[in-house]
Amino acid sequence: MEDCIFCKIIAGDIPSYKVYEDEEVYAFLDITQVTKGHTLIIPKKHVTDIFDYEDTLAAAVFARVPKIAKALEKAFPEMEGLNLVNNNKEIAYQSVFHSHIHLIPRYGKDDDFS
Ligand code: DGP
Repeated sequence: MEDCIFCKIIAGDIPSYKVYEDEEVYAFLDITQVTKGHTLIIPKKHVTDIFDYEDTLAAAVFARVPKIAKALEKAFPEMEGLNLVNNNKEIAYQSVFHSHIHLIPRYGKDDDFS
């Protein structure tokens, strides 16, 4: 999709710090880093939000969550937990309209933003 930031990231037109990639899925560090290691998992195909998924692609994207969560746990051994966040539509604070799952590692001394 032409004006989609995340499609441009997948195409390599906007740089990103890659965490994981396969045929259907791309994961990269969120630019805001709510906490250290804050990662976004996205489908390579442009999907606007949860309401726009075909079941098979949703299954592929959500199935990658444990693998990437474990990779973050390995990379950041001081991590004590993880929030999964998936905002859908403006009213739910979605700001980039290419579906994504936030993985937000939690550490002992980080702020309580929940
Ligand atoms: P949401 O509010 O759930 O739609 O989250 C969108 C996230 O996307 C937000 O945490 C910041 C992140 N983001 C926006 N633009 C860029 C970018 O150009 N690069 C990266 N790495 N992250 C981005």
